[in-house]
Order: sequence, then C-alpha cells, then structure tokens
Amino acid sequence: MSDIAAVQAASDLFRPARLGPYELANRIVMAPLTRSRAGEDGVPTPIMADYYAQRASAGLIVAEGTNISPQGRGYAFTPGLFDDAQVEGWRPVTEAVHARGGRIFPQLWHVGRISHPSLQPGGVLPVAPSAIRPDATAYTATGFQPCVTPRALDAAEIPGIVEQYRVAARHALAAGFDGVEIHAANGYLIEQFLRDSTNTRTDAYGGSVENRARLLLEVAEAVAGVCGGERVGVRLSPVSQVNSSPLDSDPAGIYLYAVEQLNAFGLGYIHVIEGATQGPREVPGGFDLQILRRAFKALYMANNGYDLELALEARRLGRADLIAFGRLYIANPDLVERLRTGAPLNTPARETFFGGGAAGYTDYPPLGPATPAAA
Ligand code: 8OZ
Repeated sequence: MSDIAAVQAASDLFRPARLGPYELANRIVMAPLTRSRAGEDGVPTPIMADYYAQRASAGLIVAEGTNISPQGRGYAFTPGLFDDAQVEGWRPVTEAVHARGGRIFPQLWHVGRISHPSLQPGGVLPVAPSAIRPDATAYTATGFQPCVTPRALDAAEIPGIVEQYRVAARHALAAGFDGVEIHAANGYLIEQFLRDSTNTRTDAYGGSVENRARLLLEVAEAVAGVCGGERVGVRLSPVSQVNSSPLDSDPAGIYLYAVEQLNAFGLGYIHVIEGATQGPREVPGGFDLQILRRAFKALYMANNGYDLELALEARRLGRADLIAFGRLYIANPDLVERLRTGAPLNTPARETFFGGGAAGYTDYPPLGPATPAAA
C-alpha cells in the first residue's frame, strides 16, 4: 500500500459525519459554483437537476449563489429564490438530489456593488454600504462590463434586505432544500459591510467591529429563525481580496468577533475560504484561520485548493470537519468515488464555466464500470 493509500484507509474523509439533523454520507462537500445555466428570470432549468443529481454522492452539495432579490443580482443567468416560479424551478433539483441520497443547501446571495445597472430592475445603480466604486467587472447578458459607483444604502433600507434573506430561506425550504448557506464572502454585500476597506458608514452599520458585523448577524438570526440554526452555514473569506475587497485593517479582529457572535444562533457550520479565493492558500497580511475554527462551536468546513492529499492531512491533523471542493467538481461528477479509489480526474473546460447549456456542464463522464481502482 502506498503512503497515501494507507492514510486514506485510516481516514474518516469517506465515512459519515453529522451536520445538525443530518447524517452526511461523507465529509466531502461540493462547494458553490456559479455556472449561469438558469433562465434570465432566475428560474432553474432542467439541466440543473441533472447536474446536481450527478454530484449527489457528495456528503453535502452547496448549490451555486442564488439571488435573494432582483437588487442582489450581479451575474446574468444566475438562479433566484425570491419568487414562486423560482421555487418551482428548484423543486426538481432538490428532488433529483434526494432521490440519489444526497443533501443540498442553496447559497443565499446579495452581490451588493458587484453588479451593473443593466442587471438591476429599472436600470438603477447597484447598492453597497458606501458609494465606493469597485475595480471589478460584472457578468451581464452582453458579457463582462466594469462595475460602477454604487449607491450607499440608507439605514432604513437594511431591515428590508434582512427580510429578503428570511423570505429566501423560507422559499428554500419550500423548494425542498435541506438548509441554507449564507454567502458572506468574496467581496459581496455582507463582506462589503464587514470590512473597513469597503464600509465607511457612520451609522449603526459602520465604524466599530460590532457595527460592521451587524448585517451578517441580523441575517444569520433571521435565517436561523426560519431553518433552525443547525441547518444554516455561513461562508467567509477572511483573507481574500477577490472582487476588489481589500483586507480589513484588522482581519483577525473583525472575523473573530463575527464568528464568536455567530455562536449565538446555533449554526451548523462555517465555511472558510482559506487564502485568496481561487488563488494561493497563504497570503500577505493573512492570519491563522484556525483561530476561527477554535472560536466556532460547530463544524468547520474548509475550502480552497484542496486535493486528496491536503484533505486527508486536514482530517489527520484535525484542522477541518468537512472539506469543500469547487473546481474539481466542475469536471468530476463522481468526485467522491474518484478520490476514494485514486482514479484519475477529468480536466475542466474553461470556456463552458459560465453560461451555455449541457456542454461542459452535464457531459463530463463518470468512471466507467471497468475502470480499475489505483493500486
Ligand atoms: C465566480 C464567478 C461568479 C460568481 C463567488 C459567487 O465568488 C461567486 C462567483 C465566482 O462567490
């Protein structure tokens, strides 16, 4: 037996794990991936049911970022959970995953300023904590366009946004989802509030650490009130700068505070993007993310650049409870089986990541019956 095979055999990566009321089949999670295969109206399409069903052997699927409101939308052809047609469109997706024994949460998403007037109802400006233009692009129906200077939200609008998260969570359960993940990462609205680099407000939602974490905590409380905390996760990217989101002046301070406060809602997990999103796991100005793991009272889901070896090591050293794989799930619907047997991985085709149909989406081949397991 090779060293890795021995570690693999001893590891519990491929054995069940408990997440709140659920026994997950294994500790492997499909990370949320924007693939832009929904309709312009945010209604999931039938190929999305095929796609997620193909990946149902993951212990948990966190489905792609899903808009909580028309205002929260920043990418063309992304799904929503703000109207009844979207709820109906998701139902075949959750049913197909459940029929294969899987579990699935949507990722509730408001992009804030990472949008474009052409994606906004009435062509209005996207909103953000502060009117600071991001050096980023938005994926519109006619391709990528530069983001604009957003409109700063009035404090009186914020309860309405929290309410949209609450309604989206209710819709998620109505559509048959097993719980929800709150997207508080990657430079979108909640992260824009968390960081002093993007939040220069002087009201109850800006300034102190307590104030900048307020929106996240209000959303978590609202969503936990709908689903029960154990069926809720929060995704964070504490040291990533993707989408023009410079590090906070004290990243450890704001994120440690936020995670400690999240404990009040009895959540199921935090999902931490370790390092730069889709980039290096170690970044200048970063901090030891294990302080968040130690501060949080439930599961720690780790993500970013994991392969089998890193995942086994994270379990062996007790550095994560669940491991989320994103990129590897694009081309490998049966990733769990491939990792378990050491089978080779398919290569993803970049040109079909966003938009289009079944090509490069549901046509990646699973392992054939004759494929031998690696010795
Ligand atoms: C890549 C392309 C589009 C959206 C994120 C939801 O960064 C995304 C996303 C990533 O979290």
